[in-house]
Amino acid sequence: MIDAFNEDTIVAISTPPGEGGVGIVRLSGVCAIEIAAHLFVSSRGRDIQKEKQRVFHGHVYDSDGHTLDEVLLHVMAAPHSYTAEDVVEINAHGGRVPLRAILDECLALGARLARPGEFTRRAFVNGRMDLSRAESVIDLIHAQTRAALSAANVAADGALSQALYELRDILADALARIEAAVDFPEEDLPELVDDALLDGLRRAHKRMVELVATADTGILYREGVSLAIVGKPNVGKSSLFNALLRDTRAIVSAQPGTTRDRLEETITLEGIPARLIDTAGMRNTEDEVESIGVERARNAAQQAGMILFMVDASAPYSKEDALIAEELSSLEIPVMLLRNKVDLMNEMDTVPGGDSLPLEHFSSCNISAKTGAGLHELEHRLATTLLGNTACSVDAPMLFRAHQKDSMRRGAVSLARLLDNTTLSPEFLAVDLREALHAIGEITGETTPEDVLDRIFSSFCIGK
Ligand SMILES: Nc1nc2c(ncn2[C@@H]2O[C@H](COP(=O)(O)OP(=O)(O)O)[C@@H](O)[C@H]2O)c(=O)[nH]1
Ligand SMILES: [Mg+2]
Repeated sequence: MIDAFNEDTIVAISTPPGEGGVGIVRLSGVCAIEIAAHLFVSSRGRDIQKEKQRVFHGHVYDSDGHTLDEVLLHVMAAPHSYTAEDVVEINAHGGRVPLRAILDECLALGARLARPGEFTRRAFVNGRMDLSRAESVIDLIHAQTRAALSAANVAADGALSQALYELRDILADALARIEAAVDFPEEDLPELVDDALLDGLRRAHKRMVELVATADTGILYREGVSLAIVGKPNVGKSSLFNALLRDTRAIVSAQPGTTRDRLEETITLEGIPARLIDTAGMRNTEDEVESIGVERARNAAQQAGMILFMVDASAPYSKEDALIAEELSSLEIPVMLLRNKVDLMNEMDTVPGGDSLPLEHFSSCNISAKTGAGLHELEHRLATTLLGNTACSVDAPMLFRAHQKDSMRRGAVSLARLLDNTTLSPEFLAVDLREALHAIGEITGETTPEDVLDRIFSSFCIGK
């Protein structure tokens, strides 16, 4: 047992549970290398405590001298490691039992099991990365689409932190000058709060407003959206579900009431991860199982980010359609009307009875789930509708979490207040500036409350 600093050395299996070609046990902290030296024997007789950055080949043994596994051991001495502490990664065979045995041996030698996200939290605490970068690490891992990955990489490379630090520097400089004006009231104030300073603050404000505007896109790429396909039985909901999935996941049948459960799969809409939900056709039914399905359809619609309301364009609108349309309009969730089965209409057909439905405020799309007609347009329309007019490039820094948006918005409001009242006494200007700085600090992590940090890092996986 190595007990001198045992609290400071953490260990976890950093690869996902299950079997794999390789699995990694990661140690970080002051005793990491010493602990590794106790259980590892280099095949060339090297002393791992003597070399700061190196990969060693050898075996790990338990305290009774039994071989646990043949491994590659990667030593990364502080500060040149992920956490900026001494780190040892033991690349073992990726089985549950050998990894668990190595982990147990590290624990027995005095390491403590890492909490979720604790490696990354240490990297943040040790100044290796700011909070926005640390958060982008988890987004890299969880990215569901290439667009989400690009956005996360921009932040992970530090472009967002860079933008935040530039803002912070402008505000901090301005604050220093305004505080000087407070300290020396006899000095000529206009010379301190001059046009150049105000111009700088105006530019900063503009940048903050721009960043706030990126947040909805960032959050959309990161979290995705759920799309519920609803409509009366037999209009083609399951057919569309399958067509967008490019798979035959749901049962399609000419018999009404086939889909009874709610099916859910993830698709990518121009880079946006979308959870597509197929539901039971909405109708009044005596069938017990089907009516549970209808209730689930209702719930799915109520919780969706957007509703795809499907009608059969080849048949007259019915009272059932009208009832569903009315129910959907009361939900305050964006609805897109899908007129399906256009392949059954010839060009002279007009959609019968369209005016009798409360559909004016639904944007609509003509499709055929069967032939695929209109589906590309539909996907494009969905993506552009979801992105709204906030669409921005994933190659530029964007905010990607609600708490970042909230902080940046508050900072921008404080700064706007200052810019609207530049003739106020410097004490008042300083208050607004401090608030704006504090808000940016909440995103970089400099002023983030401990409980928020706890919440953020605990959403990481163990071993990251
Ligand atoms: N002609 C035509 N038939 C369709 C289309 N979409 C679905 N169908 C047919 O309509 C019936 C009901 O389809 P389904 O997807 O099960 O409808 P759901 O009850 O709304 O899920 C099936 O026989 C499908 O083959 C379409 O675009 N054109
Ligand atoms: Mg169905």
